[in-house]
Amino acid sequence: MAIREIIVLPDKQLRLVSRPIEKVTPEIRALAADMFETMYDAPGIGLAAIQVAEPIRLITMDIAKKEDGTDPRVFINPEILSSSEETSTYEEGCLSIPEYYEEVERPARVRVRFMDLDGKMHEEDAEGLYATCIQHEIDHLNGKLFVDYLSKLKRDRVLKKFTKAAKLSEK
Ligand code: GNR
Ligand code: NI
Repeated sequence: MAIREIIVLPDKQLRLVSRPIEKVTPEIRALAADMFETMYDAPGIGLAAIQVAEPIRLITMDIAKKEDGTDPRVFINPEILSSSEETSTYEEGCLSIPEYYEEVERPARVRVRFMDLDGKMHEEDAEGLYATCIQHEIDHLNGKLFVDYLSKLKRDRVLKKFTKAAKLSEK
């Protein structure tokens, strides 16, 4: 197992549409293990494979409260089957946009279908933080970031800050 480097804005790979996984291979299992190690180390509550520069439809997540221990979960080829009309607002952050937090409004509940590492299919109703996090992660698989939901002014400001930081660390 290994901690992988998390790519950050303005890395264009974050805009890639990740490809579906056809079969759960030992390589996929190894990547999932690395993603958990990377996610717990960061620390974060979710991670999409593209954040470690692997454009495939794989997500790791652990939204357990500290006092409840850990609840590592893997989502392969996740799909949102339906979304509630009702919305909820959470202050979101992203490991690929470090130290930036903003409120985002999303459907409060979603029904999600996905495969696990044993190739078994699941359908679940998500609400609360789970609903927010799975939507945030599935957005990553589609090249979308939470700043895309903000005003153009805010989005441009964040992008500019990270572009400047990247240039400064270049040389
Ligand atoms: O660690 C994370 N916290 C978080 C908080 C609110 C909404 C979404 C998230 S996901 C984020 C980790 C991450 O960037 N996943 O892609
Ligand atoms: Ni993110």
